[in-house]
Amino acid sequence: MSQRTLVLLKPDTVRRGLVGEVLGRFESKGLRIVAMDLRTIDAEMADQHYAEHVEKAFYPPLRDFVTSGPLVAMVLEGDEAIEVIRALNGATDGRKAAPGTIRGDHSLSNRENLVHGSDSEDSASREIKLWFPDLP
Ligand code: IDP
Repeated sequence: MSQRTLVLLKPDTVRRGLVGEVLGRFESKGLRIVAMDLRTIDAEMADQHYAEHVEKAFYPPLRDFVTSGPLVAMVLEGDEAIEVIRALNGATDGRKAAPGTIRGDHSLSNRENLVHGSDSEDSASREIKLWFPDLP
């Protein structure tokens, strides 16, 4: 079943010059880029994107991090794209993520873990509307 999902290459990916490396993994897997944009978000946008986390203890530094510089937001499409991308990304904590995953190969942090991928069809649809409201 073809799905669309929202992916963020977070500010650490841009800062570390890993956009090509990470994007290449999605492209070589066969996922198609439907929309893509480099942008710097403000705290309000961070709060909307991470609505489910705003009350958590780890959120204030997470908000500082995701607003700290440009990130690349994109919509990717493909068969079972949501689950496929979550698997490519690896476990949330880069220290625990399996080698071979994006986080497992390139992140040593629970917060600065390079990528975001929507975790369900409902999240994907909410996040795509939030980031790309004009996408048909
Ligand atoms: P996910 O990005 O793997 O779906 P979530 O639990 O939805 O993980 O958390 C969203 C983001 O919040 C993570 O990608 C990470 O950047 C950050 N985060 C999650 N848990 C922690 C934590 O315990 N400490 C610091 N940052 C965290």
